Order: sequence, then C-alpha cells, then structure tokens
Amino acid sequence: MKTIITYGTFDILHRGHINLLRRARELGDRLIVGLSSDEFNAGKHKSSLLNYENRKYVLESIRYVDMVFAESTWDQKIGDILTYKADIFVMGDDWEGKFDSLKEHCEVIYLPRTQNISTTQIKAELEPSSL
Ligand code: C2G
Repeated sequence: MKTIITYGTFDILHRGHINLLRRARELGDRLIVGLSSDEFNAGKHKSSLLNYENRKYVLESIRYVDMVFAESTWDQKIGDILTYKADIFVMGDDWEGKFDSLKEHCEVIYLPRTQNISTTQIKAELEPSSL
C-alpha cells in the first residue's frame, strides 16, 4: 500500500487543484491530504472564501482523495508522514525545494503547476468592480 501525502488550502476547487490531486494519486494506492485550517491559512496570509468544514467536505468528495486531515502548523509534516506511513510527499512546483528536508522520511516530488488558473485569479474575477 503506497501512500501519497500532500497539503494545501484547496479553496474554490479548480482544474489546477484536481490536476495535482489526480497526478499525486496516480503515484500510489491512496492519497491523504493535509487541509489547511482557517487559523493556519491566516498564518499563510491567505483568507479562504470557504471555511475548513466546507473545504473538507468538497475535498472528501473528490475521487482521488482517500482521507483529509487538518494542517494546523508548518512543522507537523514529519509527524504526519510517520503517523500515516506516507511513502511520497507531493506538492506543486511553486514549492520547489521548500520541503526537501522531508527527504529523510519519504520521497519528495514537486509536480508542475497547472498554468493560467488560480483561486486568487477566480476571486479577483468575482470582485464586483471586475464584473
Ligand atoms: N496547484 C497547482 N496548480 C494551480 C494551483 C495550485 O498545481 N494552478 C497546487 C499547488 O501547487 C499545491 C496545491 O495545488 O500543491 C494546493 O494549492 P493551494 O490550495 O494554493 O495550497 P498552498 O497555499 O500552496 O498550501 O504546507 C503546504 C501548504 O499548506 C500549501
């Protein structure tokens, strides 16, 4: 049973997120996702439109996702990798190199980001001034 682990905010899910989740899941037999809590998002200077419960509900409905747990701190990843016996840690390559320290515990793979789509861009287009 090869376990893949990834993390993110996954607010207003779009093709870029799904592409990442699909490719991550294809690397193994199950994919588990550390979903940023609302408080952790604040620490990332990100405010998600949907709160944690809503983002979790949506993520759990995705066919590529087997389990969702809360991401509350930057330094919980090693514990998560050991707890869930993760074999591969996957992130989009906007994070290239940032999590190489995890290579002591599991394989680390950065996948190319999907171009020309982002939650930030979607939010901007929803702004009344842009409608
Ligand atoms: N992503 C992507 N293509 C996009 C947008 C996002 O591949 N067009 C990927 C990101 O690279 C990331 C994942 O989708 O791997 C989730 O993106 P976000 O929800 O923006 O997550 P982020 O804020 O990067 O949080 O501890 C790690 C952080 O929680 C990552």
